[in-house]
Amino acid sequence: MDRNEFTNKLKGLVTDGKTTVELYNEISAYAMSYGLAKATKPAERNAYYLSMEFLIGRSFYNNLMELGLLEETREVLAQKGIDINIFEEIEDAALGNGGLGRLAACFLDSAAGLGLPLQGYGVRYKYGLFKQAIRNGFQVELPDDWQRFGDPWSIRKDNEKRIIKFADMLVTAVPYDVPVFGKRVNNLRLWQAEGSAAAEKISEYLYPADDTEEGKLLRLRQEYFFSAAAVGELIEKHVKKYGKRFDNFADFNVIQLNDTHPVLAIAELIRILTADYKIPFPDALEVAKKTFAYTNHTVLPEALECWGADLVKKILPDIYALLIKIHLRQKEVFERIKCTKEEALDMSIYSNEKFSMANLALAVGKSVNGVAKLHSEILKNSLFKTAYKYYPDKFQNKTNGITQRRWLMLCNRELSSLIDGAIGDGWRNDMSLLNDLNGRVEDIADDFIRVKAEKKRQLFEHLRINEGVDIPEDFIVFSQVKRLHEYKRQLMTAFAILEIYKGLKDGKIKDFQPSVFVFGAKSAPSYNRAKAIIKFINEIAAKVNADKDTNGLLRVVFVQNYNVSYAEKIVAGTDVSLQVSTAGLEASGTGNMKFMMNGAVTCGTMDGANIEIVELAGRENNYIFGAEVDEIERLKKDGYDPCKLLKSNALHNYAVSSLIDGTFSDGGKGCFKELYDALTVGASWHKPDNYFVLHDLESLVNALLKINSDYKDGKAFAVKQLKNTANSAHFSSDRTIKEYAEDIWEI
Ligand code: 26V
Repeated sequence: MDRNEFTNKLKGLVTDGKTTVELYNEISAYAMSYGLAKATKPAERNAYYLSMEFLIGRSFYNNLMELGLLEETREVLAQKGIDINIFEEIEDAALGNGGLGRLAACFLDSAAGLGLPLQGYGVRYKYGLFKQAIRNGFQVELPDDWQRFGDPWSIRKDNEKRIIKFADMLVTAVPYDVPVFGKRVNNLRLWQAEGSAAAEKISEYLYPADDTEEGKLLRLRQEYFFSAAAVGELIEKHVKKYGKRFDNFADFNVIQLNDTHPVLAIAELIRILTADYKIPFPDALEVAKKTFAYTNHTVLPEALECWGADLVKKILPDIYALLIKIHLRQKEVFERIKCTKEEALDMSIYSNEKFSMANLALAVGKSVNGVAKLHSEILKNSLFKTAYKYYPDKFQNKTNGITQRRWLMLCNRELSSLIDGAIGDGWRNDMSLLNDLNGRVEDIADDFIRVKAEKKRQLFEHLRINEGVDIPEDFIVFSQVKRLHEYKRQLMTAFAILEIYKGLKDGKIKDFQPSVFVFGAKSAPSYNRAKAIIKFINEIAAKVNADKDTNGLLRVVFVQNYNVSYAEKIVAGTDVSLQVSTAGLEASGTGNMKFMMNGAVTCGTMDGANIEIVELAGRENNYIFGAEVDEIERLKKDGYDPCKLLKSNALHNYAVSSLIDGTFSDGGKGCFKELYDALTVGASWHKPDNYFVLHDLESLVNALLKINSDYKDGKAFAVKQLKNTANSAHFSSDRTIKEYAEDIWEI
């Protein structure tokens, strides 16, 4: 379909009597035919991004924009009396938990936008990340049946099915192709498991945890299922084109492993080459060594996957045998390089009857990268210290990024046009030009204030409809939106709010600019402490919002079902981005970048990409507080006593005691007491206040009050915000993808 045909179809579209979902499917189908007609022929050498998660969100507006059809569609629909925003009724495809999955989606967007051949492989989950409702302050999980709106953006390829073998069953992997539009049309191939009821289970649910290992058997099957389908297909295509030789396999294929989840692909590649093509093991291993690269996304030990040898042996006996073989080969290498016993154990693929996926990726992969400067340093100096000692050349940094197409142009058209007016629209294709904005921040500060006010108005309208809360116009918006985890310290923000509330009530805090704290977070369904924090925030919200003495000054909103589409509204309408993780624990963060690009200042710790944000936008234009990595290390070593802090600080004591003194109710569940204990006495596997919440609380409160007072000078504050936008080009995933393409993929 060409452009004219698209226009004619659109103009001829009969809208009367049709539901939104029907219209959505029809228009999407036109756009698909138009987009696919422009499809580029596949490149010789491709990079493949293997990821358990692709958190795409809503495709409709984004794809129309990428295809250059958005404005026309908006206009034609308007002529028919239809507001294009009605398609916001179509919910997100949430095939991911959070940052790791959204990053994968941003990467595909950037590669297509840059014309680089990067293809994705993942799982087509029937149900994505659960939908969250808040009932009585508690999180409730509901199934995310995203396909009920239809799935007009993918094409099932029945003739490219594959069979995946487990010892106890055969599973059919059916590909669904999701085109990624840009300068080239790349492809995301999502595999769906079929064949029997047991087979279908494999692609039924996305794992709703982003750290804990649960339901291990099914997770192992999922990981092998999609990795094997991808690798099997790549080898088959290679053989078709070049015959049964593999010395040139890595000339045409490079596979990026998104965290440890697809790491079994390494074993599968070697298995196929040795078993099906009779390639000698050492040669097959060499092919793998040139083909795979690994990205680490977390230093949390609980998220570094290990698979029980028994489990692997039971359902994947050939893979088990191969892993042992790689392990024995590794032992020989260890002898040759003369590492100590401890070092060998530390790097071992197999120990304590378990296979370490990270160690497999480190041993075989040609490169390993962290996702922000600090994180990559931590990998070298602590998590993978031994591997770094022996393989220093493998280690790289690739600071994450976000696609400015979704996270600025699409979600903030108003700011985008303001930028166009100030520096021209060249930045839309070359983000480095955004730096020119630095010279214009003073002149456009007043316009920026108007844009921000409009985006806040839109956000408040959305909050009114979705959460039933009314936020007055002039409120400063502080947002903390991300998965709920203790290390991200939503609890610390909650305590800070309580302290400010008390200060307002007692009249100790004066001259306070009205502020609203917006939280959005899903907790893993089994993570009780995280769920308790959600309830606690909702209890605080109920109390603070109902207090007539203070609710003209302070409000708290916990949004239900935070997701990509919600994020698009929140990042644009926020003044202050809260990024308050315990230093050293947030690998990068990408929400921080979205806020920065949309002109929010960061109130955060020196962690993850926050460090690079303030390096670029200026520490004076952001609000950094709390212990840095060195200090956290020192506290861990020298001892840290949160109870001492509680005794000496009445405000902290007030905030923390509210968990147990009857101020708030957890409905008799005892989960607030458990939170209190975790802070004050610890639990079996961790020390009291494991994440240094009380340690950083006072400096957080001070930072929040400083922001509040700085905000009074509206223009000066707008300049700070604009400085953040002006220096955000570095966080475009276009930059990140160029680095991967040059330093790792060579595409
Ligand atoms: C681990 C597991 C373990 C088994 C159960 C399911 C599951 C799902 C995901 C994970 C990996 C979590 C790692 C992760 O999401 N890291 C985040 O990656 C972002 C992109 O690099 C980064 O910005 C965040 O800081 C980091 O927390």
